[in-house]
Amino acid sequence: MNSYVPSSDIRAAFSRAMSLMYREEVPAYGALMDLVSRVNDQTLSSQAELRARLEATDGLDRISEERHGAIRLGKAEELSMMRRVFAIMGMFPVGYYDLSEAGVPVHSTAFRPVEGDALKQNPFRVFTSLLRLELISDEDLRLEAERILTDRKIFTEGATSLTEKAEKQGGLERCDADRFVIEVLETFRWHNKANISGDMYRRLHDAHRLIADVVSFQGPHINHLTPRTLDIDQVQALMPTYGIAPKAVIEGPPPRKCPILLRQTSFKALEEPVAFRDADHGWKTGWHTARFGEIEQRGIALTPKGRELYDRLLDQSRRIVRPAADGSNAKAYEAELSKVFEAFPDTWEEIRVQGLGYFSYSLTDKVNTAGTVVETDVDSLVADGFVQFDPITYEDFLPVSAAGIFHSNLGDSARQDFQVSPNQQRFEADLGAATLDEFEHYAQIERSSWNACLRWLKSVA
Ligand code: OOG
Ligand code: NI
Repeated sequence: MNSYVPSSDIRAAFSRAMSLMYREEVPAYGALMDLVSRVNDQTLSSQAELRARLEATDGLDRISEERHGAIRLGKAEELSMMRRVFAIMGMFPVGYYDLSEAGVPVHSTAFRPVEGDALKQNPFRVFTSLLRLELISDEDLRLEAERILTDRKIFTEGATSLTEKAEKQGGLERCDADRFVIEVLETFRWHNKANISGDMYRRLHDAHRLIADVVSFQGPHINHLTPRTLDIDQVQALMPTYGIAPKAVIEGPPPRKCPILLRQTSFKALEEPVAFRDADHGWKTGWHTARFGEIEQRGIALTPKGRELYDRLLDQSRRIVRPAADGSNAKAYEAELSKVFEAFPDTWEEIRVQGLGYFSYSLTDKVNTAGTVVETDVDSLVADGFVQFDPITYEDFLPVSAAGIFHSNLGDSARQDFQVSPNQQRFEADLGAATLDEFEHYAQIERSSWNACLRWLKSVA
C-alpha cells in the first residue's frame, strides 16, 4: 500500500512556507497579517451571527490560514510547468482573465483547490499571469525580451524531478513531499540581482513596468500575499497606525449588508535595491518596485446575471468618478460607488429570488417534525421553513480589481491602451489544459446541494 501525502497537506505546507518566506522578505506583510488577525478576532466576537454562519459554512479555522498570492510568468513552458507543479498540491486552473482590456499586457488564471473539502482544508490560491509580448509594439524590444527569457530556468532540478516522480507514481511520500515544498519555494523567491543591464531594464520599463518586472529576473518572485479579512474597511482605516501606507481606494463593490464577490485593497509596493549587470561584468545598484501586501474580503459568488449587473454598475460609477492612484478623489469615488450600487439588491432573499447569486441549500430541523412534506419547489420549501440557503463564497478574482491593484503599484502612468484582445484559446494552449469555467462550477455546487435536499425529502415521503 502506498502512503502518499494528501495534496491538500502539501498545499497547506507550501502556503505556510510561502507566508513565512514573504514575512521575512517583506516585513510590512507581517505587520499586515497581525493587523488582519486582530480585526478578525474583534469582528467575530462582536458579530455572533457572522460567526455562526462562518462556522456552519466556510469553517472558522480556515479564516486565519487563508490567503492568495500572485506571480507573473514570461513564457508558455513556464506556465505549463507551473500547472503541473500546482496540480501536485491540488490546485487547478480556474477562470480566464484578460487584463489587456485594463491596460496590462498579461492574461491570467487562478490555480486553486476546487472541491469543497479541499477548499475547507486549505484554500490557497495563486493568481498566475502570463506576459503577452505580442502586445508590445516595439519589435526590436520584443525580440530582445524573448531572447532574454529563452535562457531562463525558473524551476530547480529537484522541483522538476519530484514533479515527474509525483506524476508517475500518483503522489509523493512524506520525505519527497517535504523536499518538494522546499524546492518549489525557490521559484517564488526574490532575486536582488537582475539578469540584465540597467540600460536594458530601462528600455523594458519604458515599454511597460510590468514587462521589466517579468523579464529582468531569474524567477517569478511572489509579488504579494493576501490574507482574508472579515472587515476590510476597518483594516484599511487602521493600516496607517501600523505604519503601512494603504492604496487609495478599496477595489470592488462598496460596503454592503450582504457582501458580494470580492473587495480588495493593498499597501503600496516597496522600492527595493537591485543589482544590474554592467559592461565590465560587475554590478551596479538600481531600484525596482514590485512587491506589496494585499487584503481581501469575500462575499457571495454571483450568477452571470448578477455579474452582469455588477459589471454594469461598476462601469457606470467609474464613468462618473474614476479613482486616481494618488487618492485625490477617493471620497468622491466611494460616495458615487455606494450611490450607484443601491440598484443591487441587498438582502439574501432578494438576491436569491432575482437569480443574482449562488446559494447552497440545506434542510432545516422542521423537516423532522412536520410529517410528510409535499412541496417540491424551492420557493415554497423556503417560504414554509423546510429549506434554508447560505451564500456560496466567491473563490475567484475580478479583472477590473486586479488591474486596479496593478495600477496602484505601477502608477497611473503605467496605464496604456493595448488592443483589447482576449485569447483564451492561446492561453489554454500555452497552459496545456483548459481552465475551469467558474460560473458552471458554482452552478454545479448549488445544484448538488439542492438535489441532496430533494433526495432526502423523497426518501421519507
Ligand atoms: C496580480 C494582481 C491580481 C488580485 O488579487 O486581483 C491579484 C498581479 O499583480 O500580478 O492578485
Ligand atoms: Ni491579489
